[in-house]
Amino acid sequence: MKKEYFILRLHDIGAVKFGEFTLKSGHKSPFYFDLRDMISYPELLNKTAYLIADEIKNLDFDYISGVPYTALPVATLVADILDKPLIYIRKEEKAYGTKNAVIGKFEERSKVLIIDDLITTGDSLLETAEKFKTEGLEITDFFVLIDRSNNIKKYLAQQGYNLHALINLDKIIEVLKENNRITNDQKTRIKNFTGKISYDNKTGKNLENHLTKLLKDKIEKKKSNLILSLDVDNQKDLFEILNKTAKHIVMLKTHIDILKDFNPEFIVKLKEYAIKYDFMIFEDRKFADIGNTVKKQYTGGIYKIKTWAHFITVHATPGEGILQGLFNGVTGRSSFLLAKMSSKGNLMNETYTRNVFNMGEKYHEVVSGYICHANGKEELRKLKNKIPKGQLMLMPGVKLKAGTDATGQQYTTVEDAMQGGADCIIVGRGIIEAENSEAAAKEYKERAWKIYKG
Ligand code: S5P
Repeated sequence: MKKEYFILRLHDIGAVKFGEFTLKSGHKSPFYFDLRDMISYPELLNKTAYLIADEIKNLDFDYISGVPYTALPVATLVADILDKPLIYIRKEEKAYGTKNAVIGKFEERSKVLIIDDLITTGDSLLETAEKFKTEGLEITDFFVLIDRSNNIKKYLAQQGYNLHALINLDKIIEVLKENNRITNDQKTRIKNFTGKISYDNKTGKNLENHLTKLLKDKIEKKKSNLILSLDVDNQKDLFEILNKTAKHIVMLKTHIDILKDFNPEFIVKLKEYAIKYDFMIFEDRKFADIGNTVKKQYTGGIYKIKTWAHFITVHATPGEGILQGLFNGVTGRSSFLLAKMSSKGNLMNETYTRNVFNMGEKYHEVVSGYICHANGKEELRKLKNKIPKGQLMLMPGVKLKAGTDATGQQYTTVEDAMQGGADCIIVGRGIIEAENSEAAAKEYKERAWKIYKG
């Protein structure tokens, strides 16, 4: 069987559909894939198994596995064709009896090739691989029937896994178009929808606002993903550190109310530095009140934040009114919403974080992205996958070494932050308490950039 025929058959049986579908995330998608029903078409299932066997026969592995339920039947056929033993990870947690997660007989330190039907975020394959590893098995290769992701292969390669795919979305579109199964108009819609931007979530539109674009351009121009959090209490220290580090940073983050000698001249000087060293300014005010109050806090008082900060941080807890209060009638300013904080025991659970993303998506004209922290790259990657396309993920709680401080701040490494998909890292004490702040800023910048450009 040729790949073309496989695609047409999938279309025949309704496993590949085009139209308008609402995904679990609430986003709309112009296509929908579900390969579960393949088992009801023995000839298709059998031919598919031969296609897979042909693609993987030269790879190095001792066992074949399929991720239950969808991929298990076809993996069983492949195991038979190649005369390799089959093992798999049980789907349900077992409440009693032997604790083994693996079903089937195996020897430790053997290599398993894992087969799955679809790949989008990579979460399910990575989870499966982790479980096999805890049982003493080795995983280097994944095989999927359809890769519908945006470049997940590169991300998996960073984690040490090779991804092999029978077909991808482009191939499906090409074959269906050639066979007049989809129209030109549908093809364009699918292309627009997937847009080849990083591994972002698919929302159907690009939510990048003007300020987001400026920041992204600056990241490229300065070859830096570093946001310096200069939490010192006097101007002298602040400018001393800034003099040494400004050329390495893309943005300066302030907590203006920490300064004990604040005066309006400070702002004049800060703006001059921002122009001279080409960085943006980010006041980490963490607004968290009703719209009417935050508007006054943002525009008035002694700090007049709106006049000098390109970006501010905002808590979504009060609801949409906070963004309406802050930004109604305001142009040239944007914000980052706190989606998952770095402090231990914070109350931002999964549902809260998802609601923050929904709010930020709706208000994308004044929301450039999210502050997200996670204790490892897998966890961070999961957050990144949920962030609407075009919006950014900034990660605080970053140091060269993971750890905590005395009041529950949690640190993740630069490498984990960037491999988890952070667009920028926010670093404070890692730089300002370093013996040589210039060398430290340079090191954070270079280590992050290397992974970002991968
Ligand atoms: O969840 C968060 C959000 C922010 S903005 N955790 C954080 O630590 N921050 C800020 O990042 C925090 O207010 C501080 O200014 C900086 C981290 O500083 P560090 O010295 O711990 O790197």
